[in-house]
Amino acid sequence: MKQNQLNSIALLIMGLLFFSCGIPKKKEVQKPNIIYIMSDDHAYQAVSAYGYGLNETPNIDRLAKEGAIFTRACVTNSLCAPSRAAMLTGKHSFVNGKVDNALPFNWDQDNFPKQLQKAGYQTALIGKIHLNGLPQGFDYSMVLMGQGMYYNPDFWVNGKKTRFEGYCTEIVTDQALDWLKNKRDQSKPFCMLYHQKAPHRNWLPAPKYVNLYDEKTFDPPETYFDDYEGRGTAAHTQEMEIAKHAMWGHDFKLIVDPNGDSTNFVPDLKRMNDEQRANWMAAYESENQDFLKAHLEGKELALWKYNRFIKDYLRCIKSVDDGVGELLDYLDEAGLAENTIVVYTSDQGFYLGEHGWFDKRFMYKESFRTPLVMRYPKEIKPGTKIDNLVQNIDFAPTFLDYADIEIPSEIQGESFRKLVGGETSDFRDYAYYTYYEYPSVHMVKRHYGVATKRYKLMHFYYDVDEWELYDLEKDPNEMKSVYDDPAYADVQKMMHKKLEEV
Ligand code: SGN
Ligand code: CA
Repeated sequence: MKQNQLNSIALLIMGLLFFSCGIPKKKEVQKPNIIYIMSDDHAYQAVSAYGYGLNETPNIDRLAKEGAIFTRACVTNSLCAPSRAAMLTGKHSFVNGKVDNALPFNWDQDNFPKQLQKAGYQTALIGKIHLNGLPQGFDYSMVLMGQGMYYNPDFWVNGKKTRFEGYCTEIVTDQALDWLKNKRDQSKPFCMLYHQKAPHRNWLPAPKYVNLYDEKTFDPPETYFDDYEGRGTAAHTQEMEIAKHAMWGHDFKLIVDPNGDSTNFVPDLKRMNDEQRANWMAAYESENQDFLKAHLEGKELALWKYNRFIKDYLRCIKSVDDGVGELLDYLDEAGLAENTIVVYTSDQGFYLGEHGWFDKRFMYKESFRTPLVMRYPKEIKPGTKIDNLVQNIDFAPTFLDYADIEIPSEIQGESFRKLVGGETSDFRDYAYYTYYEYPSVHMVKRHYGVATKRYKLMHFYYDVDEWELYDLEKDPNEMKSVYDDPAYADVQKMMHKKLEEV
């Protein structure tokens, strides 16, 4: 071989080496997967990571331990459908249009799953969404019809009505796993909304948990026998007291109605097959008989009702927690845990006997706040605790931020990626709240307000005109409004100013 031929070969080899390893390759950024778990009416008081000692939720707690727990996560409108509209759009109810459970939702507007889809994500929505119409932004959707049933529920599977046999929470988990394992396009990053109906009223447990807590007696919260002194008309006139407004058959499963009220029934009983119905009735039978013989009254009766309610509620949560465990196991087995953001939250908080109540709606603490824990090993340090006022309008911008998608300017929420990643402590210092569904079930008056970490200002309107102000440090249970108290004149002024800034 001639020298110049050898030289050209050497040059070629050098060139090839240069191109294969010499030029730094553009780092391929792997987009994170997202699993957004939402349950319905799951109070943070019933997530054991929050430390209330009511029940154990080891799988949800795992997310907090391996990631972050938010102690002041709150909603913009404490009701199911408005909350879901806010989290999908990143906008307050008065902007996305879904102000209450009754009005239609406009799916044509932008939402974060649509944005993710455009950026190459596979998206799925499985479970409860409570928004009318075919969900937009999802490659696969399987949603309950409205509230949905606990037993043998119907789902709209990509718009086609399909009946499933079994217990709703378990079905939703099985279907979520099925989508992850068999239905999605494995070559793409994915975002799955895995949304449980449980533990929504009327709290029907799974067959395997109907007797859980049978041997236990629960003490109600310290404010269970609240007389609502110190607050305005709205707290007095609500219709959500466990002892007064929950129903014998529907809520307390006392199918033999001692008051002879024929409206008390459990709709799911009609849907159950014979075996399910027999198992279910048998679970309550002996306790019901004991109760009927005992002729309880007054406080004793109120305590019995609290126990009947809380046990069924917590039994439903047990199945939700099991489902989270199954999902986390799958992520481990499939090697997906590291690159998947897992969020667990609820559509709002819930009263578990605080002020004597069940349900939500108020801007008072237990329904304004909601549980929020999340894990993303790549960015969130295990054991992170966030006490900022993160709101449900923040999910959309946060997910888009993680996926490196530009956040549309009309989104009102704020990404908390840097906050939870420990890069900044700078975040909104007050949260804005609105509630509109009145007059309606539970009769919680219309109101709006602002909350900082320390104070809360609320205005009830429509058929009243009343202001309330709480010092959350001195009065964490919000028992006495200090509105117009001269000692709080400056605070009142400061909070009104914040409200005007919104
Ligand atoms: C149903 C419930 C109410 C509950 C609303 C809204 N009654 O009407 O107690 O406040 O849903 O809940 S029930 O007898 O039908 O269970 S939400 O979470 O969907 O907003
Ligand atoms: Ca709800």
